[in-house]
Amino acid sequence: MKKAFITGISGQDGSYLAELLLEKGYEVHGMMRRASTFNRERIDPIFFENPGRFKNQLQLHYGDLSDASSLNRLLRTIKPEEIYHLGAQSHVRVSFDVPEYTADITGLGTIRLLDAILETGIDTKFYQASSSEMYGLVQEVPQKETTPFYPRSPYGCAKVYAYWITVNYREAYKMHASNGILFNHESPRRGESFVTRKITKTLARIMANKTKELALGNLDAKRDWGYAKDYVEAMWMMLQVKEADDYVIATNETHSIREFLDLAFGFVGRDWNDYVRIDPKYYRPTEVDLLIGDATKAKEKLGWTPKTSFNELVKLMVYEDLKAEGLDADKLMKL
Ligand code: NAP
Ligand code: F7E
Repeated sequence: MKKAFITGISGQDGSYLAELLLEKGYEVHGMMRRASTFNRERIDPIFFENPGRFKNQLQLHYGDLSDASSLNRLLRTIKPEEIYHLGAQSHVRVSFDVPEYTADITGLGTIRLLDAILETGIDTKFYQASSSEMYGLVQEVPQKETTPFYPRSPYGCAKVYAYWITVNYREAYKMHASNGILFNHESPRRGESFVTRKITKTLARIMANKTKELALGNLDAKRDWGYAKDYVEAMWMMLQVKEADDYVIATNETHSIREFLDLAFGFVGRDWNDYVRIDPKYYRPTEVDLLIGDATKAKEKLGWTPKTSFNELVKLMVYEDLKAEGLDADKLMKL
């Protein structure tokens, strides 16, 4: 049985990737940091929805990206054949509040992990969760692997460091280390403070008469939004090819926050203008105005293409959040 190690397994992508790898028959080891709450909401369904199926195939370990010795110890004992490095302080707005922490976890965390591979001498493939935020103030439209980076946040800067240190370890030590440059990807498991999920969750609360207001920041930013479940497949594909490389993963479509609102509220016959209040606290000191990715290389070299349209993604997120509020989603969305 192949062994995989995932940092950030408790996050959105970590939970979808764990499911994918378990389905493929991997033994999956996930690293969790200690929190005062149990923090397994995204992983528990794997067990509850498939009782007994993945018994002993998924193991969780305590560790932290700020703690090199924990990384060394885990790699030495587990000896995974594949490492998916998804752990990060991943919130762009928050990175302006905790810039040094973001550099430490999102940037230096990557070198700690790469160096743990070297130190332990294990033979493994490595995936780095790079981000379209590295393009920031975009130098080319659409963005592809050769587009120069111009990050616009402490998060974007930390990811640029992590990107280049991954390339450097690939070249210096002949590691099979790849960067997936993933554009925004969302799902019903998306963190509730990212804009898409904030919209669909608050919309469900509005429909349940629990609130009348949705406070947002800049509605004009445009993003290339895909479905997280499709995107974790690309991560796995990158580690199955002979040569390590760097790939843009995107849908090649871009939509504004306004368009997301139109669609989401439209599914339940409401007008978002009746609920949205603009709150400057959600603005960023420097914004990323437009992202749109060209994933041609991933299509040609990996055979990866996105399967889920923007419309389907928004519908899925609204549907699941309505259900989570105990509402009749089929009736409300006239499905
Ligand atoms: P997420 O939901 O925020 O998950 C981040 C994960 O990192 C969580 O499991 C979190 O643990 C863990 N983590 C945070 N600090 C840590 C630390 N000090 N030590 C160990 N683990 C720590 O992010 P995501 O959306 O799944 O994204 C996965 C990765 O892809 C991230 O690196 C993100 O920056 C990157 N990325 C995301 C997107 C996107 O659109 N989603 C696009 C491009 C790149 P807790 O549960 O304890 O917080
Ligand atoms: O913001 C605007 C905001 O926080 C998207 C992370 O996964 O994707 C994510 O980063 C846009 C921005 O995602 C609110 O100003 C308006 O223009 O959902 P977001 P992000 O910053 O694009 C990239 C690829 C990553 O790598 C990151 O890890 O929406 N916006 N009003 C708002 N954003 C938030 N969060 N909250 C608002 O109220």
